[in-house]
Amino acid sequence: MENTKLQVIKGDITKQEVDAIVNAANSSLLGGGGVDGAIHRAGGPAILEECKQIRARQGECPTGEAVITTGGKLPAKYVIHTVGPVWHGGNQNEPELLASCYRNSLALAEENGVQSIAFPNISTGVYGYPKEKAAKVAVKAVREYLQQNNTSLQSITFVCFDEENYALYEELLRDH
Ligand code: AR6
Repeated sequence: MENTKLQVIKGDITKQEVDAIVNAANSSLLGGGGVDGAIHRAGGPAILEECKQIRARQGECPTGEAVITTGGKLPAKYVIHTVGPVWHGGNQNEPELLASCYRNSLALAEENGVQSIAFPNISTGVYGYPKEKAAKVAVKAVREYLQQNNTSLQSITFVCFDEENYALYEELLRDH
């Protein structure tokens, strides 16, 4: 765990030169707006093609779970598509579902030999999860994962698109 670098940057996740980037997808796996739209645009049709094959095999992707595809034309080799919870006020298991997105994405990454992974701020756009609450859940879930698993991951990067999220993660990661 001490060897895994946990960091935050401000930027565009489609530009990250890591083994895998995570997509904040929806259960259909067929694309959408926000970071999902940006990833499919930048990565090209091979990503959607594989998403469709996964759907044909196993149906929709439940909230909190994750699937993996090629990164297509992206610098990243893989895209891990996870489905964050829609914010309904916080009493519908949103924190646990959001934590599952991070945990399941990390586990799937490791199963595929990924050593470096970048996350967007899942659920904090269209899905309306309050940014500060989401950042706390994300950092806690990743730290717990690192404590509980003998991981081969070398770096985990939170890629923030906006200044507010960046400041929140900087604060949360500072003292460690
Ligand atoms: N790089 C990094 N982060 C980004 C980028 C980018 N290029 N573009 C947006 N973000 P959202 P959600 C940030 O709405 O809330 C889609 O339609 C954005 O500022 O993309 O999980 C899906 O298909 C925000 O902080 O995802 C689903 O239907 C974060 O990414 C639905 O939206 C997540 O915002 C999922 O909603």
